[in-house]
Amino acid sequence: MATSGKVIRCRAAVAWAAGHPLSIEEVEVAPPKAGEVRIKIVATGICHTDEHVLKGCFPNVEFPVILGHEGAGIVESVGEGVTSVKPGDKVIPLCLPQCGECSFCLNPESNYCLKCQGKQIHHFLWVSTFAEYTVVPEYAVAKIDPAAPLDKICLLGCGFSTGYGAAVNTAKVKPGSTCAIFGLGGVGLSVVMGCKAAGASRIIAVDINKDKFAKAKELGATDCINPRDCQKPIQEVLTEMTGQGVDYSFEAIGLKETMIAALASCNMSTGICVMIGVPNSASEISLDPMLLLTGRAWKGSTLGGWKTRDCMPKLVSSYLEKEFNSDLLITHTLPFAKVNEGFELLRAGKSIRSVLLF
Ligand code: PAD
Ligand code: ZN
Ligand code: ZN
Repeated sequence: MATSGKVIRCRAAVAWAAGHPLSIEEVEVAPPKAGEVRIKIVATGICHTDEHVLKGCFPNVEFPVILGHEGAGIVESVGEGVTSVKPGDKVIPLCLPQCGECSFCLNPESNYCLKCQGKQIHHFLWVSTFAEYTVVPEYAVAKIDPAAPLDKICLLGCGFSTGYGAAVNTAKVKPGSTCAIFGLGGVGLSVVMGCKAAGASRIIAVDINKDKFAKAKELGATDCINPRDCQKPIQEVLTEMTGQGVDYSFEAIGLKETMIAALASCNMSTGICVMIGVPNSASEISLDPMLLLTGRAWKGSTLGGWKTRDCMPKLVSSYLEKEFNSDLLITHTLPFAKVNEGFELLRAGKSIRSVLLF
């Protein structure tokens, strides 16, 4: 390509400080060094994790920063030694890399690559997709089917895969089981889809915004509850509805109170509660140990437990084979310049996922 080996000047949405709107600026993107890949981002979703950073919930993220981590694009050029992708390949940049060599990558039970703990070469979650071009290490790129529509499958880069995988990989939801999902954003609704695909017979969707209920039902929820309409704590309501509590509960909000409520909502002996929501980094939870003593399990899930480089191409194939329809999560498609409008829609609870097109 004509741009190969040269610095590219392009647009990016820069977050200068917490609590301020993003500003579209021209930035310089250096050519990829050895082992790196430069990607032309075509589409990117807005995830609540970006919003957490913008609110200043993570003191360890330094400003200015280019956010965005749910993107899809095309390889523009590659650095020395890169063999798994070439210019022109459609790819998903991976906000959770897979180096393939660390102890967690070698463990079939884990998807948390230890590279995550090292110094990030990139600005945010490895990928910074709120920019027209971005450079990522080869181990944070997955090549996908060239037939994939990038304006749709970008959601597989985070929100959809996170929720769906939390149900099918982390909880391993069984056919005929009962499930409760707290929080019906892009992530929680993907949990609903995963529970339905796994054959759950009862899927109870919980949110304080009743406008989310129609979509939850469309995707497979059998019951929808607004805790603010209940006379009792939501965990008691769910326990009464199901006899002993649900088999699987999921927290896809990121609040201490709902984490405890989700834990207490699953049955005391075999219940599994999966924590997905990202808490404010200053939060601490205190809980009654009796909640766990009788057998309940409390698990966390990052990016749905998928080993990203191995699984992303397969998830894209499943999308193309119509095994699931993640397009139903896209409520808005906006030009990149309207990134702040996308965040406003998320804050107001009016969108599930907004996709920005470059
Ligand atoms: P979202 O803002 O689209 O959805 C959150 C939903 O929670 C909304 O529908 C709210 O109305 C609802 N909600 C808020 N407060 C309450 C409450 N007290 N009780 C019930 N419902 C409530 O966010 P999202 O779906 O993009 O992300 C959800 C969380 O998941 C967020 O914390 C995000 O940071 C986290 C996340 N985790 C991972 C991971 O790998 N673990 C990946 C992606 C996102
Ligand atoms: Zn995300
Ligand atoms: Zn690794």
